[in-house]
Amino acid sequence: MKKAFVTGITGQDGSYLAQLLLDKGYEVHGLIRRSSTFNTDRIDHLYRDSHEPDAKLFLHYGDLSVSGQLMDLLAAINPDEIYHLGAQSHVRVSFDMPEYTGDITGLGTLRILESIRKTGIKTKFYQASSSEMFGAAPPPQNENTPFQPRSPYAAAKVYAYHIVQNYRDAYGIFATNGILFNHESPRRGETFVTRKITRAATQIKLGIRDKLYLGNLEAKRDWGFAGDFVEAMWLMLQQEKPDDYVIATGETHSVREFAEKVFAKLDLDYARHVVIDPRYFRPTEVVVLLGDASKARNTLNWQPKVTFDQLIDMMVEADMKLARQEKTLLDAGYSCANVERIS
Ligand code: NAP
Ligand code: G4F
Repeated sequence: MKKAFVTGITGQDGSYLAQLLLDKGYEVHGLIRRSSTFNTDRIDHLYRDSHEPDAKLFLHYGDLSVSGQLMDLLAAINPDEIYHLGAQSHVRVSFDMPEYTGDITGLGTLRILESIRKTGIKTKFYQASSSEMFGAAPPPQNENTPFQPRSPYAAAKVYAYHIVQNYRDAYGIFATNGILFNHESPRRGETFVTRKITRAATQIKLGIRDKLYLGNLEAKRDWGFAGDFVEAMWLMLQQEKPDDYVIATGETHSVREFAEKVFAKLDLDYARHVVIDPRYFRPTEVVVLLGDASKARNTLNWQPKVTFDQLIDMMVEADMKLARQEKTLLDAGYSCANVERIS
């Protein structure tokens, strides 16, 4: 049985990847942060009590800021594969917390690579690199496009990308960068724009709220489905040699188009409900991302299955269920989940 270690297992991608690895028969070890509120919602359905004989998912407390403990964990687990997904992953928040983002999103990667080097474990390492690194580079972007980062988050990811290549060349570590374009799902964090829109629109439909405050509607993104993208991560670590791959759908759509489609699907006019709030603008913006994933298609035999419209349907359907539950609670006199958050 293969063993995998996953950082960021409680995040959107971590939860889909853990599911995929368990389905493939892996023993999965995940790094989780101690939190005073529950932060394992996305993986609770996968968890079995570790005393049960069929338990294959094990969680370990830790933090990407603490190198000694990461080293101890890796030495004890001795995983065949490491998927490093943990990060401060919000671009807008990285302008508010640049130092923290550099530490966790940039140096966090170095800490794991150093742990691999010092413990001498034989493992394959996946780095969650990001299309955000392309920043101002004109589309379409592929593995040869020079990075022009436009945020502290992107700069931290560029550092991590290069340190992965350095450890590959200097120490012969199997370390691969997956340069993933935006990918979404019903498990997407609620302050990323797609989920923010599907959450708000479904609440508006049921009369729970009336307005949705957004920033730049003209930004364009290459949006895919997270479930498809984690398959690409796994495929990258099944190759004989480490390399770098762009993963994208090859289609780009604006935030405005995403919002229009979601509201139209719910028979709502988005223009009546969407209000521009400048606090959601970024000091520097990435105007358009559009990926060319030809290398992944040819080498990994990977291509996305879920279309843009199917992704919207999936997210709207899931958030409509959630909104109905909230409506029931509201009608019974309970207070509802908060309807507006920063970022
Ligand atoms: P996400 O939902 O924000 O999840 C981030 C994960 O990192 C969470 O499990 C979080 O734990 C964990 N984490 C944050 N700070 C940590 C720390 N100090 N120590 C340990 N763990 C920490 O992100 P995602 O969308 O799944 O993305 C996964 C990775 O891919 C990230 O590295 C992201 O930057 C990158 N990426 C994402 C996309 C995308 O479109 N989704 C595209 C390209 C690259 P908590 O649950 O406790 O907060
Ligand atoms: O959904 P977003 O916050 O995602 P962003 O900035 O593209 O970053 C995501 O994708 C990256 C891959 O390219 C990942 F590396 C990163 O971890 C993250 O998963 O914003 C998308 C666009 C931006 O142009 C933003 O300015 O939507 C625009 N936007 C407009 N109004 C908004 C809002 N974004 C957010 N979060 N909230 C708004 O109200």
